[in-house]
Amino acid sequence: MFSIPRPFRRKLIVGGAVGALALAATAGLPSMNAMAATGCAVTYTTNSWQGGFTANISIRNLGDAVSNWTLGFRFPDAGQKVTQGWSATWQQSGTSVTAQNMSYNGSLGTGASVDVGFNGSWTGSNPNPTAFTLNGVTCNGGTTTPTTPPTTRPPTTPPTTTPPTTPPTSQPPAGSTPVGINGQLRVCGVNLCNQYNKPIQLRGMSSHGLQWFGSCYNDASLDALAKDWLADVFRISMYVQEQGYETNPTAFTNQVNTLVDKAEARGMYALIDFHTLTPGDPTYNLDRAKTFFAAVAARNANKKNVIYEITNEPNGVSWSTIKNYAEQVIPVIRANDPDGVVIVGTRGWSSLGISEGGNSDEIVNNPVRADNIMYSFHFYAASHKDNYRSEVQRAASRLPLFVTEFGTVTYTGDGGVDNASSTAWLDLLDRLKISYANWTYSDANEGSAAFKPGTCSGGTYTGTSVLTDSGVFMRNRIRTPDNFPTS
Ligand code: IDC
Repeated sequence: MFSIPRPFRRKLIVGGAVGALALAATAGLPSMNAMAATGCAVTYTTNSWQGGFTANISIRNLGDAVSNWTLGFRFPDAGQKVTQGWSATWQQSGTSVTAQNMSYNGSLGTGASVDVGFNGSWTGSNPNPTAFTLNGVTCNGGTTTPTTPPTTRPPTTPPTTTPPTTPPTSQPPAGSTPVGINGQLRVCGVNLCNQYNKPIQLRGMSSHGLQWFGSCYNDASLDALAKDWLADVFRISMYVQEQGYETNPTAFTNQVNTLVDKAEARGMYALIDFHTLTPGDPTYNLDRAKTFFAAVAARNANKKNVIYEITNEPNGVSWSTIKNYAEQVIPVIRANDPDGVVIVGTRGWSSLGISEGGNSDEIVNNPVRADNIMYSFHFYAASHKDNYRSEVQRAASRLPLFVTEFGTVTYTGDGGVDNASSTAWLDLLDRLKISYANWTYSDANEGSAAFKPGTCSGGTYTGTSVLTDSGVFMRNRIRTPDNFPTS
């Protein structure tokens, strides 16, 4: 069973302490490196509990700009291990750890910072790491400018310490919308993190099939979603079959892009759902997925509000088939939009395998080989209860999860709201900071729809008089204040 860690927070600022300065002779410095000023400061923040810990490290370059960097440090105790790192390529040998930049965060100007982090395990004592270096230079909070070629030893006179000349890279939130505050998202450990590298939870609604309910998604309804419901995310469900994408790829691609823009204009994240359902084998739609995602990723590459969900609910296929699909589609997205978060569907209608007799171990033991990805979990509260909840709780400490679709009703999409189970589910997701989108923001004649039938032809979407029981329940949950840390 999962036990809730009793975290404690520690912050260690490395800087100003006396430390030996060495010169980086090679790695990562510009060609003028012989004369480059070097220096760095590190802030190490950790949360730990019995046997485990999470560490966030902010590295500040106080020297000349570099185009590649390697962070180094040492654990005083061989019992500490990096188990999963992010925003860098991590390696550990004995007590020594290095983190090398990814392609997107290698360049670090003077005064600029980069945030990386990792999950770790520990036995014995639980000491802080020491001896932080950036490109081989000890991070003591100061800078030094070599006057001799780097093949010689460090200067014998104490370095002159100068304060950083440029302001920190983090800026105050631009506006008060979810995208304005959180900016470009990325996966950090098992969480979805904002531009300040802080875990956040997004809460919002899923469209119904665009081929049937396209008229429900317009300026008025999306205004209501952003300003009356205070939603953070809008899932754009583009069915592939059932008169969907396959019948007119260009029109559906354009419709998705238009809705991405409408979400962006209202400061909401847009989750682009390639809504495969029947057939359950995503490979059936592999070529369509490549074509579709190449187009939407290229077109929306510069936006901060786009998240990609590459297959809705694989079913009747093995995890390795899904993984294989993901490893072919993700590179197409990355080639066009390198920093977008990608969500991968899971076995058994995105149940982490549970609905087909499995569990999340199959993913933990054989994860998709890509960075910055999450795995989807779907549930319908009146059908899926304690055994599903306990597996989600267990999986959440090991895999980044996003509930891209769930219903308050049964898995048929119809029936009454199960208040007790829906509340238990959303309380769990809130506690674990797992993001979610509810099925559906539509006026379909079924219990899962938020609006009463006929609402979308009426044009009024605000308030509760247009809502079903499920709509009232979801609006109440989504309207509660967000927790979006900015520091
Ligand atoms: C349902 C719709 C329903 C539609 C049916 C077939 O609510 O109107 O006729 O799809 O397309 C899912 C799927 C989602 C289902 C939903 C409810 O992702 O497409 O929508 N559901 O059955 N997985 C579990 C439940």
